[in-house]
Amino acid sequence: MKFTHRRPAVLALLAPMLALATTLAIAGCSGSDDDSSGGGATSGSSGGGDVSIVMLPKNLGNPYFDTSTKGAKAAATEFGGTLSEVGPDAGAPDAQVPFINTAAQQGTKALIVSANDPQAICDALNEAREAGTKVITFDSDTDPSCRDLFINQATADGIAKVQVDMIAEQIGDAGEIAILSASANATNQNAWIEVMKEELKSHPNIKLVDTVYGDDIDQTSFDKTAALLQSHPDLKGIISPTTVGIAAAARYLSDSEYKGKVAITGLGTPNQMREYVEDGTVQEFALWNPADLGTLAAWAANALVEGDIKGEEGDTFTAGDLGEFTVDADHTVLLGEPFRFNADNIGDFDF
Ligand code: RAM
Repeated sequence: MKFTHRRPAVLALLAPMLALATTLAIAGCSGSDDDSSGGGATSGSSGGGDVSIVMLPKNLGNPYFDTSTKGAKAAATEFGGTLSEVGPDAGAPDAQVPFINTAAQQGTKALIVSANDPQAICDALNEAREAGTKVITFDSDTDPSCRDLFINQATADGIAKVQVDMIAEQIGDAGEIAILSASANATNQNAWIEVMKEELKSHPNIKLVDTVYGDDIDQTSFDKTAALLQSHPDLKGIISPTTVGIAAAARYLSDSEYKGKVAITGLGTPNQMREYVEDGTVQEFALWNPADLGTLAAWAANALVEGDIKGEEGDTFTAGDLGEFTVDADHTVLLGEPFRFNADNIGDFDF
């Protein structure tokens, strides 16, 4: 896995990092470019080639998706395509449908989408596919019948295990915990939570007492954290498998009587979590590199549109500096494994 470091700790990573930094700079990743896709809120486009791509995150305004879109734009610039980001402000199950319809009507060659619901956008996606648009899900999948390829950030087993391991380490493998998730229908979080529950069976002294949903909205996640702590006075830890949730929960804890007493871990971006690691609220959390995930999704879209791959198991394609990838079973491509961030290494990362 390749990361964009602030202070490169490993010299071997320096060359690919600089290459990424350069492509990001060339791509004009500030999101201030013109919009070529329409359909609502948009941010930017790049390149000038034939392969037009629309990137549709769960919602706009989440630094995680800002970073994945930057990675995708950098890739589009490299292969000479155009890429625009569109999306709803909140991640309601069917809020992405109008954006999908618009992209299809405009003859967009590929749509890259992180789904808020496994079924609610399926009809729209299949209509887009019938109209000739390749559909690539990334981050949060739909039902496999309504996309050509899923770009998976890490295995559900790996993502679930790292979070259960971290909370077990942080609370001495005993006590009450709760989960603060994203939206109740999110395919990715729900899959990870299911595996976490299995994984928790090997930790008989940890009791999962509640699962609540902050909808990937900062204020809702903050309020749900407060409510969790009120209703469970013996709570020892919270797992938040969403970058929005973990940052909001850490902000609440950092300024409360629970700081240092109730553990918070899960999936976060280093830039959002840095101050809470530095002030001692957070010991350790995990993630993959969202920029790499966007880059991989865009190269996969290009390979599908150009006919280099069909999305079948065993197909291979090159994703720029990330190297060669092979399509696995069920039309999926795997980025890598989650990575743990803590006080020893967080200063090395900038995303
Ligand atoms: C949030 C979103 C996203 C998820 C990350 C970990 O940004 O819910 O889908 O993959 O967290």
